[in-house]
Amino acid sequence: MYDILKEIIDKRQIENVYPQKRTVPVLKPKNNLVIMEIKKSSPSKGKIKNFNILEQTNLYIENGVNCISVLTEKNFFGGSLNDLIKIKNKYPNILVLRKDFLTSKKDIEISYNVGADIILLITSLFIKEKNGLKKMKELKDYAEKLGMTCLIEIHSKKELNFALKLEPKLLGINSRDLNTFKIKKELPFELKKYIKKIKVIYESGINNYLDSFSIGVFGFNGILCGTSVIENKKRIPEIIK
Ligand code: IGP
Repeated sequence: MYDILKEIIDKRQIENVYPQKRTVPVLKPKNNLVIMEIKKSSPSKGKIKNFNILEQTNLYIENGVNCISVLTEKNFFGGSLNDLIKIKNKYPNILVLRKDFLTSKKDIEISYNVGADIILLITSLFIKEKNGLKKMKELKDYAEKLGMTCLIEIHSKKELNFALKLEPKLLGINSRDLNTFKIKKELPFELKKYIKKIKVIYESGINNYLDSFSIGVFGFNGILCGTSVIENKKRIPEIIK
């Protein structure tokens, strides 16, 4: 099978941002996380839409979003660290999640310095690797030492069992399979049953109020929504209400 994750990782280069030191405090997530995303393209959609990232961020915040997810991967998602830097500079009091395919301590250090409060760690990048658990744990511990929170992403029961060994504080169940890009709406609901005492976010494929309503009913502690609210800004208040 064609392995897009492998291609993303192979092509990925650590961005050469000018050496900057973090000046803003690291924010901790509280209660319910309403996360909306800044993403210019995606492998499944191609280019999503032309939009201004600061205007879009402002719209999110005005509607009650309390965390901005910024895709910083360049080749497949059209992102950059500068997007995150710009957003954090303008909104230092809002939580920022760095969405990327992070695999090294250098990645974590850069995330910290550019102003991320939460970083994404994708379980499927580590689960098949030799010493994958140890490596993922090291990255998580390092991020936490710097004060950041890790969003540990899973997409199967097997990945859940692996991720639980890391004693995560924040789990994200992605309804989208990162290899086929297909959405399985019911998958996060099925996996949620096995998770106790950990905050869980429902990720991807949230299109309307019915989706966010059912996610709330199932007791999720947050949502992560991108494409649908970038394509149509009227959906922002609809999904949040
Ligand atoms: C947002 P959507 O379907 O609303 O655009 O999904 C977000 O969950 C998705 O971008 C995402 C992602 C990822 C992207 C979830 N996990 C890992 C890249 C890498």
